[in-house]
Amino acid sequence: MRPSLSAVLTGMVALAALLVTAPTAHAADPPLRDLAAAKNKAIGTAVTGSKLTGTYGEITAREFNWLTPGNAMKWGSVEPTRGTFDWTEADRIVDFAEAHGQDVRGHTLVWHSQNPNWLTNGTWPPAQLSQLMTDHIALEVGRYKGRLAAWDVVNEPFDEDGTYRETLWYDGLGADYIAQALTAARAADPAAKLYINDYNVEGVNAKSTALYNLVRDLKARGVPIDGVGLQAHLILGQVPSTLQQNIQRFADLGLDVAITELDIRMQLPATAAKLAQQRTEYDAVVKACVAVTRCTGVTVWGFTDSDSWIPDTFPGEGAATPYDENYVPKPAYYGIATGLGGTGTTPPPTPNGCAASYSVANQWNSGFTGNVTVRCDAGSSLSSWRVTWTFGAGQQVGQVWNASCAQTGAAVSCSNASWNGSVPSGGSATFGFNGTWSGSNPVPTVTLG
Ligand code: G2I
Repeated sequence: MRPSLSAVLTGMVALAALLVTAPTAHAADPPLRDLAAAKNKAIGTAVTGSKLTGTYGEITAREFNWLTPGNAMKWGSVEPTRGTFDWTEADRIVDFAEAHGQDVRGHTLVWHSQNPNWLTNGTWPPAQLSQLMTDHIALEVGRYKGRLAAWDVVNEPFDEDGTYRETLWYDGLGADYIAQALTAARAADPAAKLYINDYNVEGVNAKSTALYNLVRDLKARGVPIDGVGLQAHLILGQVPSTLQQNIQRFADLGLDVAITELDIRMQLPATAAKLAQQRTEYDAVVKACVAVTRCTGVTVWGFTDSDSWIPDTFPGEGAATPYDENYVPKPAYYGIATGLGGTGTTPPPTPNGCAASYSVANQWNSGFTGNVTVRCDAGSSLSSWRVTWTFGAGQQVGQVWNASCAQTGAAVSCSNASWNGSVPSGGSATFGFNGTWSGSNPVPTVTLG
């Protein structure tokens, strides 16, 4: 049916009104979890249970709709001594998720790493080893039966060339340990989606093809398998060009695919150019998942650089996650937002309806004066504040007044002085600085945190 002329006109008037009244400066994207939900996708993060309070807890609750315990559900964490269990941190994460309407991905049941010493140091005849494994699965999956959406049942079974990794499990039980583990997990919680999870399987290569052949054969044999997890511990500049094609080939087998541990690491220091490239790459990875119906979503392996495994494992590398150590969203955050269909132009909600703005008040050959104003809407106020930004063209902060600022590389962080931390409802506080520039002096996006 054709719309009537008056309906079209009414629509145009409504659209025009929207365009005029839309407050572009404040047209913030909703949190990532709302963007993801609108695409019917999960956006998840690995978490540390003991940190789920304060700002870490607020961001976890606000931005994500899936959680994965980073370490809390590994065998070495839950049963450090044979027969003695510690579920404290795992329970805390599951409780937190339920309180905030989030799903949980259990991680991980059968792996070669982070196993308790009593297990790795033991000598186990095959029948006993199999029993230990299936008992462990029955106990752990059974404990959370009905509460977890998915389990990484088997983690990292392959070597880079696509042969089976020689582990406690493979050496003792052969490749059949995988089918045994999946069967035990299905019996313990028939509702949980069962995954095999691995790294360096994001593009089409020997390892991902071995995984492909494995899951195809398991399915053909009737072994319970619902999906594959592509960990996606990526390196800046090396996102595989075949990512979407690879996701699609697993989907075409009738399996779900999840990106389970995304991070994109770089050589430190992080420069504005590297962070901008990282934003593009986060966007591309998320888009590759959004493009495939059976890709269930993307989980980042820690949302803040302060909770990332990278610096410990790869000295000199880091800045791999979407938030910096001070919980300020980095360009990568906006890459995830645009990957999920957002505008990526505005920061996520700041505390209490207050915001910061930046302007260049004066500029000469190699210097300039910058002004930053922190303003609160009526009904909102602050008792202290911090404003951060990243300079895009090598600018450097010098003398500062009415705040104290620190600059590390391109990253600037300024906090209130002792006398202007409180910003009343409808009021503002301003600080200024002299800086240096050369070539260009673009205005950065500032964040109030
Ligand atoms: O290695 C990165 C990930 C690769 N895929 C499987 C994931 O489970 C794995 O996660 C990491 C954790 O993020 C790290 O936090 O697994 C590491 C162990 O292989 C975890 O590191 C361990 C340290 O090695 C321990 O020294 C430390 O006590 O984290 C423990 C808890 O902080």
